[in-house]
Amino acid sequence: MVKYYNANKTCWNCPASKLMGNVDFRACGQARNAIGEVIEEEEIMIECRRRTEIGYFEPNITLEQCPQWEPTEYGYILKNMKVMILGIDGYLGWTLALKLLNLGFQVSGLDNYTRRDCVMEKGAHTVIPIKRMTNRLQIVKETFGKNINFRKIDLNDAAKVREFFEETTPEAIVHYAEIPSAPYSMVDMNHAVGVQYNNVLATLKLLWIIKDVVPESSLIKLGTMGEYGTPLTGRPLFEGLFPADAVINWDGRDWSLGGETTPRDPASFYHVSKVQDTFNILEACKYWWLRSYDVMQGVIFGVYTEELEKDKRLRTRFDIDEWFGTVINRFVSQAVIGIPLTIYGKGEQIRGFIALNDAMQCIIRLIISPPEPGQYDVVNQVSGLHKLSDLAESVAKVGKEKFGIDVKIQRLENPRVEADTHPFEVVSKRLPKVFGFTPQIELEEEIERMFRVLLEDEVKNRIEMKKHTIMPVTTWQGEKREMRKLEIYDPGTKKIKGHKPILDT
Ligand code: USQ
Repeated sequence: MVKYYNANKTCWNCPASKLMGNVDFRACGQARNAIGEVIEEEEIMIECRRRTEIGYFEPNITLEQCPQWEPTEYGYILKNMKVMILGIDGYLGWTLALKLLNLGFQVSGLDNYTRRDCVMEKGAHTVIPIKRMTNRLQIVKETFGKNINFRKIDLNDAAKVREFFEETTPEAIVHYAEIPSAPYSMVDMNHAVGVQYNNVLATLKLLWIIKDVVPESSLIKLGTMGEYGTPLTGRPLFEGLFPADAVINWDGRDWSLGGETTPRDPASFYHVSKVQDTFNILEACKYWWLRSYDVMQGVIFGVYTEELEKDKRLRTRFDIDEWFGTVINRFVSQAVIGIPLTIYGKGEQIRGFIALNDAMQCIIRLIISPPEPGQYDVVNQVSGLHKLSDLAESVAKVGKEKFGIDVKIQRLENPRVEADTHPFEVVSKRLPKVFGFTPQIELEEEIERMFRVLLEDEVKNRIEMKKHTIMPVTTWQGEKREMRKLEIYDPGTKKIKGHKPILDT
């Protein structure tokens, strides 16, 4: 039997609720005690935008009871829910748009093609070819019989963004419109500034617009596991905030850390931009009672969702260059054209990972389970933790066993400033326990799918064409140079050392 994780959420969570009456929001949360008796006189009433005939009422109808919410495999979904995707032309944005359309959501989106421009600027390209947006939208129409309301807008252009929000009044906003690359942000001063301007300031403007235009909608914001860094003490990476019973002992005294934000230790100017977003969003929720899920996503990989497979012309982009390719995607493309897999440093770095399809499942579950007014919540979105050298072994194994490709592995001088051996314990309980996320994609299964796509003639040729963008040249010192090759070896011939990853779900 399907378990509906969001069944007991109420109008209080629902974006169709218009908060009315004499509401003093300070009556919620921490200020409740401080204002004492005043709270007795306050009454929280709402009006439902979708069911105006029922007038004003207390916000306590559950999603299960409300006819506007319909049961699906993910839980209850608000009928024709309006979702806006910021950064809809990207790897994740495009994939999500198709999935949401398929599930009956009304999808709108904006993009100014920054990702295409940045990749082109570095002389690279997506190795899976993608069409221009106008063609993409046309193919979507043919395939799904539905339109995406798309507008070419820079998120930093607040006037245009505001206008688009007023026109579409989204009930949830998924924010993928940031430059996602650590190496790109370390190229030089202009790139560092450009990434932070694009990411931090646009998000700050967005918060003001949400407050003014759609304060009841939820913001699902893509953060990164990299905000936390890799603490050498092995301190578990909690979900944004310390748990209620966390205590620090200092100078002979115990201090509670419960509810405090956990330390952040970002590892590039890009990762810093995500940390700044975190604090801006947290504050906006506090000052204006906005609602947000900040998603600390691990490193993403893969090519598959059911919708992307419907038509080759619907596929999402796939980058493999030094700046925009993530590590597993890069390893598979390297294997396909016979470049030894490029491990930076010792290869004992551990990261959280999640396949494309699983990441989409998480976001859908967050969209349909909106936070309460004023609630800022963090989820750690990973489905497995892996050491880089183990990943290289997995890619080599699948390459050999399924496709007869002989793969070698090389270790390079690490261009980044990062610990290449460290403990890593990640807490990721909220998505599975509160939102019902169950990972569905196995690592090797997705690697096999990736090989299959990347070995197609057209795609393989496109990897060959951009071979020169694969070896890293961007150092964290801002110099551009080739990295020394430390070692080259055959898979299965090396004892893998380092710490054991711990995933606490
Ligand atoms: N690495 C290699 N060889 C390569 C590429 C990368 O050994 O050829 C290593 C890096 O040194 C790093 C790890 O693999 O230790 C991950 O690197 P990555 O480039 O795949 O990912 P990262 O820079 O961490 O950033 C990516 C996304 C970013 C997202 C982040 C999630 O580009 O948008 O925020 O993953 S996380 O890493 O969990 O912070």
